[in-house]
Amino acid sequence: MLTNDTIAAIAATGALSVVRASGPLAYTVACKMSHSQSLEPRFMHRVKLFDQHDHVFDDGMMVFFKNPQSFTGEDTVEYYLHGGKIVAQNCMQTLEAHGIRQALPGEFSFRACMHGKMDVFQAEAIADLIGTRSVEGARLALEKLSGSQQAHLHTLRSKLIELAAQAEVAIDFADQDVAELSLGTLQQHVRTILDCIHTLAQSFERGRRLQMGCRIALVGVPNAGKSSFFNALVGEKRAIVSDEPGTTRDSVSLEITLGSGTATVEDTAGLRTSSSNLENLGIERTHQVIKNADIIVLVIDGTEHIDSTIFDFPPSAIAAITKKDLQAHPDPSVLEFLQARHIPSAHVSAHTGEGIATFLSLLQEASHVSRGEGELLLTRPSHLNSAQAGKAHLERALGADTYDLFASDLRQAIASLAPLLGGVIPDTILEKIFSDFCIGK
Ligand SMILES: Nc1nc2c(ncn2[C@@H]2O[C@H](COP(=O)(O)OP(=O)(O)OP(=O)(O)O)[C@@H](O)[C@H]2O)c(=O)[nH]1
Ligand SMILES: [Mg+2]
Repeated sequence: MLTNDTIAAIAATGALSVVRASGPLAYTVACKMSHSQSLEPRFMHRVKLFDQHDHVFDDGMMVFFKNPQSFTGEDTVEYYLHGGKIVAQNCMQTLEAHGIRQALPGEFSFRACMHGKMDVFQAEAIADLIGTRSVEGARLALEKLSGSQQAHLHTLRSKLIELAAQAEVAIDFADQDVAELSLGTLQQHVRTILDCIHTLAQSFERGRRLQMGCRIALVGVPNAGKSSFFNALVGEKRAIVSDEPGTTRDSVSLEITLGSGTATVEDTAGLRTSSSNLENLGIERTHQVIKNADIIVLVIDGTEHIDSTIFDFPPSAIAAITKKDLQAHPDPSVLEFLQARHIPSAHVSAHTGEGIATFLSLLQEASHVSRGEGELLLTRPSHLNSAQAGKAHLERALGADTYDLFASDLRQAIASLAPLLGGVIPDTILEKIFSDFCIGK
């Protein structure tokens, strides 16, 4: 990414559109577009905006942020326009006609980092805040943004740097017996840090659930009532329902509100041995969905004897026993099956809605993510990768039998952990991090 030209992007479209521009041309172009002699910084200007042919394209608002007091640290102008795509597109076209280019995803945040307005970890926290699917995820992102969680990470990095430096000193004093520099002592300190990195890596599953929401798969035999139940849960007739077994071939997913967050519910093809290639493709897909799910909901027809042979996958969190309107008490084989496996269940009817509230409270309990006060959870795959790569180097350092090897492993660990603990991040990784951000951020 270049950092010396001027960039612009549509940052929001809705009832209002927001376009932002940042860089050396931002101010002069804003003056031209608004026919203004000058613009007072940090003041909301009501202006008519003119395109490159001098035609008014909107009557809107504009704020100029003079560098370095802006999000990016550069001259920045934000345009608050009437909503709708056309007005925002007109604004972008005019900016481009004046020599400003369309920003790449995450480029504003990238510039903010380059100009020392925030570090990469905080920029990622903003992206998390924008994308989070739960209230607790937003709280976590705000804690990361405030910097309160980085003290711990920076301490880990400082300790690693200190240990690497001590190992290098020890190389020079290899012929003298200095107890505090013994390889064993240094390795003990590494073990403590390794434990912290391990705990961080393990926090990813909870962090991902907070950030992305839970993935819930509805699974069962054909005709169990999965699609009907799915429609009842999402509140619309999205999945096709019929009394013909094997109706659902392709999985359908939708988001639902669950507690103070959202979750993705997926309807799947019924599991059975089938001679139809098409149905088998759907069944293969069901197994894939099961593999990726956080919670598997067994959907079992309460009016029939259970065929437990198909439930050959990881333990399920909860079950929905369907068709309560047809039979007030589930078939005893169903209850026996669930009790033996300690699977909590709700007896529901997709037709009358009975039992769905009970099911939702079970689901909410099963999907709850606990987080200690101020606890840091990893939410980004890039942070998990960094932790895992760092862990591998630290584990090698524990097995090193010379100071040289130990110091070299530590240096590699420090480099791998940079996206998480801070430090110099290679350009290729930086570009990957920011390319995952949305445009205009
Ligand atoms: N009375 C009653 N019938 C239901 C209920 N849920 C589903 N059914 C009926 O059961 C049949 C199968 O329902 P689906 O929702 O298509 O079942 P499915 O599990 O998605 O089936 P496949 O897609 O074939 O795997 C349909 O005739 C539904 O109307 C219910 O709660 N009450
Ligand atoms: Mg179905």
